[in-house]
Amino acid sequence: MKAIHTHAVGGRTTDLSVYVNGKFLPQSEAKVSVFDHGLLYGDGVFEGIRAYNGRVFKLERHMDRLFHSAKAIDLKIPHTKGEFANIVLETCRHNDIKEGYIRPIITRGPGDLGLDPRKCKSGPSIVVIAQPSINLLGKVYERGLKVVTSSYRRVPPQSLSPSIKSLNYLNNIMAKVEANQYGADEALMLDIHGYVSEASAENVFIVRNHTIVTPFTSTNLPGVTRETVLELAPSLGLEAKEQFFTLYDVWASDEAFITGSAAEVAPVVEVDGRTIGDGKPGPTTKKIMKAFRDLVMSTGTPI
Ligand code: PXG
Repeated sequence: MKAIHTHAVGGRTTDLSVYVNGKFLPQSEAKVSVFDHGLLYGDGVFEGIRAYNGRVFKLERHMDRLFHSAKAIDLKIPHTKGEFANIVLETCRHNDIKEGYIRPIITRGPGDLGLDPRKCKSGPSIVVIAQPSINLLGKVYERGLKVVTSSYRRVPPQSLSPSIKSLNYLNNIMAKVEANQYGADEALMLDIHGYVSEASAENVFIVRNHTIVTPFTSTNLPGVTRETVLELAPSLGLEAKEQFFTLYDVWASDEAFITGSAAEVAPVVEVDGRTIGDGKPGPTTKKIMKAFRDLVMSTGTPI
């Protein structure tokens, strides 16, 4: 009997239909070559997108970032942004997605064992996975996250721009491994100058006197959720600022939270053994969590 890798969805199981280079394939048959430079070298880019209430949230912004990341690594996507957005929507429709997580991946494609991208003659591998559920942090949202500062510094823009959403995630994974070893929910990463950069897969904010502050994006990923929170702030009566800050500012903050498409807006209540605020998700964070939820449920590109 053929083994089918299934994905549990609300009690039933389903075999996802995955877009691979122009075709929709059952997930057990959705494959790329072992000579793909995405596998061999992490040579590629990706996105993480959410669908809520039958719509894809901020699809255009994710397309912008995907195309900017590809351009930065000199990888030509053989589609326009509009065409690629349609592939994403089509993948959602094929999987009957109302709520879910979407993962477009574009690699340099199959080449040989040399790392020269010119060896990847057949062109990029293009994959889009759309799954009707995502592993959320669960109860952590009610109690808040415990975070530790990683001993690994975020890769500096002098080496590889952290604004590129590339398939090279080892820097972030090392930080996450460290957080796991300390029994923490997430890792906070500093830049090479010692300023706060971001979490392993989320941007970071602190709240100080009704002002929300997040680092400039030169040392981190320009998150779509981060951008959304900055846009929401004025309507909530909050001042929002981009500014570099140190661990001292985090430890001394009134509140802290992290943002990401997967994590959404998640409160942080402990950093390096220090309690943030009163150790519970703070009022400003809760206000932003609610405004974010209202926005994602009421906007987006219809599937
Ligand atoms: N920083 C990094 C390094 C990220 O990878 C974010 C910030 C937040 O960006 P958005 O646009 O999502 O607000 C990310 C998000 C996951 C996961 O499973 C998340 C990301 C990548 C891989 C996995 O949580 N990217």
